[in-house]
Amino acid sequence: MKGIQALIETIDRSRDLVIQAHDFPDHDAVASAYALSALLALNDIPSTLCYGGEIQSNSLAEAIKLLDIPIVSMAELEIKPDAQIVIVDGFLGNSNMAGLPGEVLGVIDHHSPPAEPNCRYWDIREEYGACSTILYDYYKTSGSEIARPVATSLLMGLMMDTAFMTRGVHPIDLEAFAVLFGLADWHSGARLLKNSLSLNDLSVFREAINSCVVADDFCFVPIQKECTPEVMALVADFFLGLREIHFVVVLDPDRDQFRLSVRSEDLFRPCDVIIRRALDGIGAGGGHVHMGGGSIPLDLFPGEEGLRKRFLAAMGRE
Ligand SMILES: [Mn+2]
Repeated sequence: MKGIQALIETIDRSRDLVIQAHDFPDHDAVASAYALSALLALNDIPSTLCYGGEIQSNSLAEAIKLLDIPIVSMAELEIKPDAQIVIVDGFLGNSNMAGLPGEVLGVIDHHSPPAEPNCRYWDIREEYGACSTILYDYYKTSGSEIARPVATSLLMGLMMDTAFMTRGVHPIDLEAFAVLFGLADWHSGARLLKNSLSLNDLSVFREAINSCVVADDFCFVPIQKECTPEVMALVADFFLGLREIHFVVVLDPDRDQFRLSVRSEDLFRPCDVIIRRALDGIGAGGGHVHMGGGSIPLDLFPGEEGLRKRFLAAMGRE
């Protein structure tokens, strides 16, 4: 059984409830966590919101401030050993999901899971463009009113994950857009989303343009300069916008590992499948058809050219 009512019935009201967004969260993860906690609050179930890592996106940090979203880093929380955890927009066991004390009660996600979830409640809708749309559906099916800041947050999550309705869009994403648009402060939301880059990021783009290696429609973009996942994603989107390019891998060092941001315009080369194939034995990753990511520990890194060849092989081009 799926849906908000089923989740509510699973929750033990005598124990703390923590809603966890994935590490280094994005708009969709924070919006989903926020909307879920607001919906549970309407049902007299209090919860605490958190994420692993830190907020690296300036536009997300501004959105959290603007909408007064009560989410904090897990490092700032004291989580009881008997707490119940609900994970949104991610999957426990993925490299981007920190383990918390307590019991994982539920998973709400729109990524293809590496395995069937082993928890009491899960709702995974891979066909949806955003996790925010699942939360929209929870409000709809329970007949609950969506407060303006919640609507604004969900609309930002939806627009970010679908690249403004150009990527992985399901009809219910359009329905969510139409309804949320009427309820949200989209003027502020759009301003924040459309200003996520700064002049400081130009050097990353400059380096990316100089370093990219193109083979047919595959563009491999190694960057040396450390940057945020958000800027990496925007670099990947930029290269995917080139008419000749249909598959993009952006590589960036991050302290003790390398991070990857991957984009595909080809249904026959889904990001999640190609990433898992290319990183088999050296790293972890996943995502959707159109977008994905992963990481490789420094000691297993096969070198830039080694990694590029692994992706070529994963696409059947050796
Ligand atoms: Mn998402």
